[in-house]
Amino acid sequence: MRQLSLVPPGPLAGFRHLPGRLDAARQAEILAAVQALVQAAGWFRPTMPRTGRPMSVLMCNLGPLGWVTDKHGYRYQPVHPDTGAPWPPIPASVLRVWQEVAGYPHPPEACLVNLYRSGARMGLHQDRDEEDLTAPVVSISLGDTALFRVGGTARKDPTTSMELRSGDVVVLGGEARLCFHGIDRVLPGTSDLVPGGGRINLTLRRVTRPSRPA
Ligand code: MD3
Ligand code: FE
Repeated sequence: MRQLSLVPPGPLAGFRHLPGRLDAARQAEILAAVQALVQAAGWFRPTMPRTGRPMSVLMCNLGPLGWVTDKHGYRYQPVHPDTGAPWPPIPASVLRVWQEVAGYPHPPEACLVNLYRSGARMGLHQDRDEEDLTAPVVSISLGDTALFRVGGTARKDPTTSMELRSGDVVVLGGEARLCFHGIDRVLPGTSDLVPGGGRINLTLRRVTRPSRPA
């Protein structure tokens, strides 16, 4: 059994890595549901604000709001940027993970689906496009192992690396919510869960402030 890593007080208080939190059956159930929905909706290729440079990751969203980026900037919107169709719903198998680990009484509104095929990566960044920064971010890793980097709340802060494996769940709450993080690379051939190879990451987020208490 791999150990839950305990992080001392500081910028990473609130960072919880839950290795192997999802068994093989739950990983397969989640992947099947997500793949069917994303297949129907279609992947989009995100591009960087201003420069329009394409990212190496392919994206789709599930839920009432989806995160998109293009030359106009980063934002949440209710429809797919290429088709204008509403995002498909977040499957029950995915909502269950949020309910089990988030410790937050309202459902997530956005499930960003990131697909890393060979060579894809994600540069160091903060997640700060949400109104409700008191809600945690919950991440589910499926498929090939990723080399993940996490630092502090300032870009210059020192970073540490760790591996995210298929079935791992990460909960980013408290001060960790605004930590810089990124994916340095994905290790090909480390899992056969994703058909065609690679890694799928689901990131669950609350976007708006709840209008009424739970
Ligand atoms: C949030 N995705 O989509 S998720 C992203 O594996 C993103 O695809 C990565 O970063 C991926 O925005 C990492 C896990 C994660 C880790 C640390 C965080 C999300 C975080 C720290 C603060 C906020
Ligand atoms: Fe992020």
